[in-house]
Amino acid sequence: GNRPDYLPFDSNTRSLVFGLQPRAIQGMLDFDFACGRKTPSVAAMIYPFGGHHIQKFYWGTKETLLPVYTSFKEAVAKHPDADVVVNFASSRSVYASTLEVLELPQIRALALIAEGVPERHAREILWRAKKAGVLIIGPATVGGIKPGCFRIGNSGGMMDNILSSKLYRSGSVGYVSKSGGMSNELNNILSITTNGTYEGIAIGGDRYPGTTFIDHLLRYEKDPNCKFLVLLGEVGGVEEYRVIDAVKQGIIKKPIVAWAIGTCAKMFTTEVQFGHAGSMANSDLETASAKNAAMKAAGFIVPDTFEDLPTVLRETYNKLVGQGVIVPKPERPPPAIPVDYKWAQELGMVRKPAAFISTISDERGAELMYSGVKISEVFESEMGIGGVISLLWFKRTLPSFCTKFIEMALMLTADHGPAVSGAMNTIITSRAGKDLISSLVSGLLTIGDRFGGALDNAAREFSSAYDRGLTPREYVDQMRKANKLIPGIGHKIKSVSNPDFRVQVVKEFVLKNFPSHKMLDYALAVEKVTTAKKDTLILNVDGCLAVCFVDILRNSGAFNAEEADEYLRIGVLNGIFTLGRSIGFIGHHLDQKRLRAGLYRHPSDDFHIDMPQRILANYKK
Ligand code: Q5B
Repeated sequence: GNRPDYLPFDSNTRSLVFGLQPRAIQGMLDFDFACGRKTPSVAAMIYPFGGHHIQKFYWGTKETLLPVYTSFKEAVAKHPDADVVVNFASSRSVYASTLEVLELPQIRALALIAEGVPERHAREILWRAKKAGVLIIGPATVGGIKPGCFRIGNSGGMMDNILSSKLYRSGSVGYVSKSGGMSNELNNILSITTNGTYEGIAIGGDRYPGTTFIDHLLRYEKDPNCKFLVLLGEVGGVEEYRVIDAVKQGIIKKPIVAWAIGTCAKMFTTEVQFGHAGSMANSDLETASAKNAAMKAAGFIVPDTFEDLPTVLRETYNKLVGQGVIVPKPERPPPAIPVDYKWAQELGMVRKPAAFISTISDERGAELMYSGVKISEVFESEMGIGGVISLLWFKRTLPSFCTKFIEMALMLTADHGPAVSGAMNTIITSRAGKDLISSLVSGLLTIGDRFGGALDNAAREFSSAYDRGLTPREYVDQMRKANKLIPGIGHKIKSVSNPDFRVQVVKEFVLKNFPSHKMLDYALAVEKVTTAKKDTLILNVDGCLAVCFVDILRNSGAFNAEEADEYLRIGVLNGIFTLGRSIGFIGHHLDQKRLRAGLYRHPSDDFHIDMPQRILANYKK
């Protein structure tokens, strides 16, 4: 851009972020919004895997989209205004991606976040960056922050920290430190003792950082808006002495408050390695105490202890205000940054009505639960599929004669040959080349009042007739008068002389195992009346299963009267046939696929086509 070299970041800075770091990017965008920036400081992301796509972020209360490119080349071509890269690559891939960035003349500054970058790689990056004139911050750093302008990644901490340290607007103090954690501390101290941070850079704790204290302090020296400097050095290395030289030579003239951390090292009898790779004194010169003394001697403002740092910062600031060097600006409150819903929910700050209620299963905990029963217990108890249906359909454990009955119903209804409506549909769909689910669904859609789906109506009609005290004959007559077919009665091929063996099996089981079978008895009495009229008007499989289920609902002791009525009202029994017959339909689909059966076309001579011929004499276009 057109910015002078000492000013790598301003309120128009646009950056490219390498790596998928949605949280860090959201943090950068929230910071931008708090600063009152017009555009987000992140122009795009680069991620070599998963293809070019778009990701959504918040911009204040609204949402904004950021592109993800697979290469830097594409990203710089699309975003010529981006001149900063924040590289979140791991220590393994940071070298290759950084070399790629250093080939791009558009990029003027580069932050390397990765820790554990091999020193050999760090030194080569440093050398190449110098040649390319690119400012490197890091590696092994959180980056840095320029209040009111630009935030590198997670620098400055959480948003509440950013706001309380007033980092949403520019202050007057330029600081440099090694550690990101200490930077947060400095931001806080500066916001209390001065008008705040102008820019803060954490150079990182490695032995070969891309830029060191002096590089940034020289920038701050040149920058007219930075009014005084802070150096937070530490034990180990000699970088502080380069700053001392610059002060001695008069290159740095602005007031500089400084402290080297690690003065406690002298309390140990041997040399101590502090948190950072470079924080160990290899000679007396490298001790924190020696550095503090040398800085003081060179005219730095050095407090007696770290605890006195705020006092000297306040004094220096007040002095500069008194001299008119710093003219404090009126404060403006930052725009409120909305809290992310998830975060607010975790903090217990918000509540929202759930759009859905579910009471039958829960997969959120360690173990899946069906109606409050752990899946391990489902198996330990050997409740079988009948037990699972009891839990998921009826939210209770039914007695074993009921679960056995359910299993029997599923087994009996599993299939009834290829010629029934549903199986035909499945077969034809399968032969038209469709997949298992399409073929299955095509079969299921035939289940209804006439084929397989008569259970719910049969249960309602038989129990209503029974409750109204109608004799079987009165019920049959009433239905005939109303011109209604009796649900659960009649079969296409089964009859008194050709009985449906399935119905026999059900009847035997119920008569033997059910404590009460009033409704089955009633239906059988109705069957006596209908079969006297016509051999095929038997109690069919739908009807038989339905009335036996009413006996379970009403007379097993597992449901109260309201619950029994509720299930009759909402309809649950067609589910039995649907579930059972799905087994058969899937079987028919697989059968056709195995047989490699070709597309079916029904022979035309099977259709009687009767169509009047029309003459379109008066047809107008
Ligand atoms: N009539 C089942 O019809 C069928 C009467 C009736 C009074 C009745 C028919 C019916 C009610 C619905 C029902 C489930 C369509 C059946 C099933 C699963 C299956 C299937 C399989 C499997 C059979 C002839 C004469 C007419 C009618 C009279 C018939 N039903 N009167 N109440 N319910 N039932 N569905 O044979 O005087 O001659 O005009 O709708 O329960 O789907 O295997 O195939 O496992 O897959 O075509 O078992 O009964 O008889 O309609 O020609 O009627 O009897 O009024 O009298 P049909 P239609 P009329 S189980």
